[in-house]
Amino acid sequence: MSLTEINFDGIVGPSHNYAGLSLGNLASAKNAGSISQPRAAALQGIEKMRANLQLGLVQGTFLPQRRPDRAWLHDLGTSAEDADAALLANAMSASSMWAANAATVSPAPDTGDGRCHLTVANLITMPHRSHEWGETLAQLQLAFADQRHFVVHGPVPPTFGDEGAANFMRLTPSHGERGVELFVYGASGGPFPARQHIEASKAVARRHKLDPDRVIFVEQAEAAIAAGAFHNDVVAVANENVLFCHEQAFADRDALFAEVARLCPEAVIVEVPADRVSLEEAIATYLFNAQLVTLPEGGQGLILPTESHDSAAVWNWLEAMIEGNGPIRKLIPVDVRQSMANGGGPACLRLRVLADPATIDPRFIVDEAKLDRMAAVIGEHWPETIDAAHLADAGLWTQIDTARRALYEALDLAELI
Ligand code: SUG
Repeated sequence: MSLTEINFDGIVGPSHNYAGLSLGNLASAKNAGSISQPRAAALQGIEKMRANLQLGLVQGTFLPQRRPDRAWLHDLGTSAEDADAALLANAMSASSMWAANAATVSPAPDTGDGRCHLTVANLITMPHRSHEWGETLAQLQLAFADQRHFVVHGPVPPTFGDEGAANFMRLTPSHGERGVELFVYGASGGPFPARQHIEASKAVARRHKLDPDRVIFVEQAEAAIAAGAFHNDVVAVANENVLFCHEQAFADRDALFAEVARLCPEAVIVEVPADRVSLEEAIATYLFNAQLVTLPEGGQGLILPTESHDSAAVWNWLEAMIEGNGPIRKLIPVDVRQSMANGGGPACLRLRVLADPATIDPRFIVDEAKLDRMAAVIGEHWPETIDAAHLADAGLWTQIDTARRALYEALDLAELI
């Protein structure tokens, strides 16, 4: 069986809006109240997937969830019609687009039973994200239904916040070999919440039957969370033997690097020094929220947001890195500005699964023709703009519902509607 890295991108849902819901996410706060462009946002996501296909990568997708989430509002003793504006905004978010927060994934070579394990993230810290996991779980159970190859777990019980793969990295000499799994947790975020609890990370590692000697639990720097790195993937990313990170990402960088060297001697750490790119600049440009991918022609490439290209400090550093002939060989900017304005870069939009594509429900795998079909549905049904001050518009709810149904039908996934 050949294991391939597959990136599942969340499609930007038709309710995409800027309600400023995420404390500690600077972009979300900055753009609160702006007019969003759901159609353009979703089409940016489609083009990102298309670009990945053109690089020769295998691409999958997850679908937008029901919004407003009437079941959640019902459990809270209210309804879309009666909820106050703040609660309704929490029920309207399209935040499930950020698939890096859908689940934590331990691929088969790392687990005790040789199957790929996925734990859906509970996302309890943020109210607007806390009700994502049910529909996410339903999609995961369908996409990864083949129990010879996959085990899909429910969420870690509440109290212990779990934000999925955004706080997870894996290092290995090459994809198919046994890896070292790094779980990054937050203890304190200064004025902002630390969203990933160490007990959640430990629970995931136990459920996934990981070898305790091949797991590292590492604390995110308080200063990084306080500067706006609400998830570790805003300041670090790993792929195969490469760890690409900011100097100030971790609470105890030296201890982490020593542990990485001990457990994965093949690892190469590409660290961006703070005196070249400050934490603030790294977070504003999302240079680390890149997809670090192994290119079919060899070497690794960074698929990063155009905002990184716009910053002289960041781009100069990256160009010098490429000239230095390290393991990262190619820079590939992508335009996901609509998602970026809510704090979601290229890496936030995708969940990585290492598996044989033939073992996955093909309805979740895309090719060019399917992307064309998806783009046509989006072009026809997604709202052009949404003003977050007008989320209580029943006409908007109908449009969103029709749009979502049309997409599920186009992908032959009506059973999930
Ligand atoms: O959880 N933004 C998301 C962004 C998630 C980014 N994901 C990763 N780093 N992997 C969040 O903060 C903004 C929603 C709003 O304000 O309406 C939001 O939820």
